[in-house]
Amino acid sequence: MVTLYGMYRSRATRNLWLLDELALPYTLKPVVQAYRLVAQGLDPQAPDAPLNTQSSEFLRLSPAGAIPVLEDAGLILSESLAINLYLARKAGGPLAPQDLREEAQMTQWALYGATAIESPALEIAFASQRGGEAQAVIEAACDKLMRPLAALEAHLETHSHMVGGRFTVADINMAEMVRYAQPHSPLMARFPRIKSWLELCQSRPAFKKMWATREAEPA
Ligand SMILES: N[C@@H](CCC(=O)N[C@@H](CS)C(=O)NCC(=O)O)C(=O)O
Repeated sequence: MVTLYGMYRSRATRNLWLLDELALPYTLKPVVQAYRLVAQGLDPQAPDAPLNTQSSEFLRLSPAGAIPVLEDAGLILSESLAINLYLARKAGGPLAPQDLREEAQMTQWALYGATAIESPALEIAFASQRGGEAQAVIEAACDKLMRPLAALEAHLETHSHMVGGRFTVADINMAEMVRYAQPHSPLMARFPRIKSWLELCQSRPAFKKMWATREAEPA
């Protein structure tokens, strides 16, 4: 059985969504972000601190001090998108690449999302929680997203899904990055194909289950 280290309120959501889609048995070991403990006035290094991203025990698994991390029969893997591509290939089936070409396309979209979309989208997610004074941050992030989201929109005008004409791990990876920009409805309204594809992805039972558990996790 694979072990995933992380929290629902982290990029582990994309792995937890996929694990459920694949019906792969797994253990989730809670590891909280050290900055969350600091924000609560707690010392991440205190002997009674919960396992966190700066715990020496966790840093042995992840020298970068970041969740999620996957452990599978001696393989230690970090980077949430790489974890998902590995899990899909391990399980096989329709969510996995069927051949080398699909694998290349899935890698291409994961890298494009990670380098062009995820960071400005995250800026929108964090700024949206802060209210009015963050408007300038949101506008700057929208500017950065215009070109990559236009590229994604153009892809979805001629393709029902990211790769292979069916729902795959590539949709989960991209949907979970675009989701960070979703609170900004004027931006989503400019990209109707992205909006409807994202809603379709999020209508899946495995997404809903993951999301309900995430919402129940303390912020
Ligand atoms: N590119 C990495 C990013 C991992 C990352 O930054 N994780 C955050 C939580 S979503 C974290 O663990 N931060 C810990 C900290 O800053 O203490 C991935 O996709 O896995």
